[in-house]
Amino acid sequence: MTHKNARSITKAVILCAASLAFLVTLTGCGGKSIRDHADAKGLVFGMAVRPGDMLDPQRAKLLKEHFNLLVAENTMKMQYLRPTPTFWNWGDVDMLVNFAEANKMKAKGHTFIWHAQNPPFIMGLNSREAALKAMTETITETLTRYKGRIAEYDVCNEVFEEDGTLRNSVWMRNIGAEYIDIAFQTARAADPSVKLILNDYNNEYAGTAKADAFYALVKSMVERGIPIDGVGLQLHMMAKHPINETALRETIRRFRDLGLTVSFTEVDVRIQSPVTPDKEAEQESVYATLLGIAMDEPNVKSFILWGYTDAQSWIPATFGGYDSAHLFDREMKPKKVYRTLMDMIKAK
Ligand code: 9MR
Repeated sequence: MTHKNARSITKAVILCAASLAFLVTLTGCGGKSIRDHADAKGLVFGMAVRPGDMLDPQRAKLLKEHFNLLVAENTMKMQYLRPTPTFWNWGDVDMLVNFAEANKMKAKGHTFIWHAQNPPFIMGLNSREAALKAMTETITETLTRYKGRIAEYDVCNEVFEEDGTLRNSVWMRNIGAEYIDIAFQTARAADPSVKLILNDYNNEYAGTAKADAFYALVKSMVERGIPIDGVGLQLHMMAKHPINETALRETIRRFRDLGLTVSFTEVDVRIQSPVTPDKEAEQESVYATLLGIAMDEPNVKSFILWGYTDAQSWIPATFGGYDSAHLFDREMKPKKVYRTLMDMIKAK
């Protein structure tokens, strides 16, 4: 071999290694991503997104590579979707549903009936008749427009207070507790195929007031023939609190016994600043425990993250002193926890 040949072989090897390193950085795993393994194992691994995520080429690429379900973080809430009785803001939702379909992802709806993020015409409702009209129109218009194209929908969100009483929302005040049944019946009538979900937070541990009240309501809906397919556990967790596996599994199994699915709908694990390697290890353990349970319990059907990058997160503004809750850092690079979760899915 000539000196020149040896030099070009060395150059080629260096180039190859550099491209591989680039791929590893890009996907966190030598060309394979969580999505590759989730698709292969039939796991729904989703992400809450903002419109800019689909418009920006770098972010859009990241979404396609790593996730197989998208849900709107905000744009399907009434404040944005229907800011006045007659104006429907379909653009952002069309974009999400089209983007999901074009990239063989599922689309999820969040949320029709909530106490928060409502426009003034909803907050000003003051009769049962007007509230029923606003509610049923919103559900019917939306599900008719996207019939057969949205996999699951959080029909009602956060209907309980922490003590297990029904929240005194605009819907409750105007319609009474019956609003929940009517919302689900309306959704089923508009789209027979979409999975209808009741979603909440702090409802994951059987034995707590809110989780037990949530379960009792859902059980009574099933017994009364109200069309509900599953429940959502939001799971906004803290790294410093290990998961109570026994209580979480009990929750999941009692819904299984009712014939219902469970979706992990808004998973994130926040760390109290300053972030240290020890706290990141605690965070990794919480994420891994949740994913392990999701893959292990047969009626858990989706694992959805509420944000992917610390550069764009709802956490710091809501929980002062907490941050770093997601799988990608501020530079959009996957963290170690990403690799851990991917390896778990791969090994399943
Ligand atoms: O992530 C959402 C954030 O951008 C909004 O400002 C906030 C308004 O309440 O809602 C956040 O999403 C919430 C979700 O819709 C329901 N569960 C709790 C989520 C975090 O607050």
